[in-house]
Amino acid sequence: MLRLSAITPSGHAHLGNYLGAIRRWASEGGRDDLYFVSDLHAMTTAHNPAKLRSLAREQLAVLIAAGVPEETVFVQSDLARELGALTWVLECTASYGEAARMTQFKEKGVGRGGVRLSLLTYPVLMAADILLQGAAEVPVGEDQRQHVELARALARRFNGTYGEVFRVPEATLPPAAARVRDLTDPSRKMSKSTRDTAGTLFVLDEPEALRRKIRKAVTDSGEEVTYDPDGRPGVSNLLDILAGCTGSAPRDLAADYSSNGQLKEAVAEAVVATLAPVRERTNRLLNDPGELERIRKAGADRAAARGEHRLRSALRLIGAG
Ligand code: AQP
Repeated sequence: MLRLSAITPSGHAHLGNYLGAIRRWASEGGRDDLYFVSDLHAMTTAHNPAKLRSLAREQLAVLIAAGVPEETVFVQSDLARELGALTWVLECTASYGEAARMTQFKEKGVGRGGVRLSLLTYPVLMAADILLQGAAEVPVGEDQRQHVELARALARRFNGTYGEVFRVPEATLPPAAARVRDLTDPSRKMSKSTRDTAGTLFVLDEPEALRRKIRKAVTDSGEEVTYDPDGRPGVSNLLDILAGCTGSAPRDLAADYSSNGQLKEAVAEAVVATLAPVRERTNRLLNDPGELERIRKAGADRAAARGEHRLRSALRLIGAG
């Protein structure tokens, strides 16, 4: 069963990415699954080319360091030619209205000046990511479900109009994992692209930086430690983080601590113990460009080979070449 998942290098990977996705990819990912760094998707809004290149490389290293099997990983732009060609084929299969209806485009693009055309068309690139690889399942949150629906519609339409080429993918819900929230503003999730990084625990933060950020995390009024995500979001976020790092239930953990300070110390040590080995392995890989390049090239070659016959058939059937 080929499942396809991605991480976008819109910033440095954080604890939410690690606990919510990367760790699971490492432990549950089958050899048939594919995980990619979706750098082409990080170009739909203003971006810095050198920074993006470096973030994509860094995220590839984080995935490998976290234990995601190297034969399941690739960087999206290494398949830019294949994906570009398939995106065009699929754009010639989709209607303008289908793209313009996407909720994310309506929220982020409509009525704003200087919007990149790619913000409108990136769901078609996402369909190309999925259909090129013949993915059977795409685990996505609610916000991306509509895009997988588009991929399904395009696969069916192409197959019905020109000939059977694409597997029709299923959108599945990823296993529930607590959303890690920002430490300084627990009303929003921890995010790669938040400007103020005081509330974000990055996978590559030094242990002292992690401890400092956790010590400064906002807690709610009162000193007692209780798990109540609505009423006490700050403390509950810390308990969720501790639970994510230790495998215990947040409600049970609450009983073990009598003050916020004590809880923070425990969270800091658990986060450091969780992230430090990943950080060390990532840094080793980043300092060994030959090894990282070897992994990257092998992943790209495998992913390109996997999609080659579908792209060739699609181009032939639609009348190209
Ligand atoms: N705070 C989070 N808690 C738990 N899981 C999270 N994920 C993201 N943030 C949290 C999960 O990480 C995977 C890869 O995410 P993505 O690259 O698709 O990024 P995103 O979901 O748009 O959120 P980010 O990482 O904060 O980036 P920006 O700032 O660019 O929006 C996904 O499985 C996601 O659920």
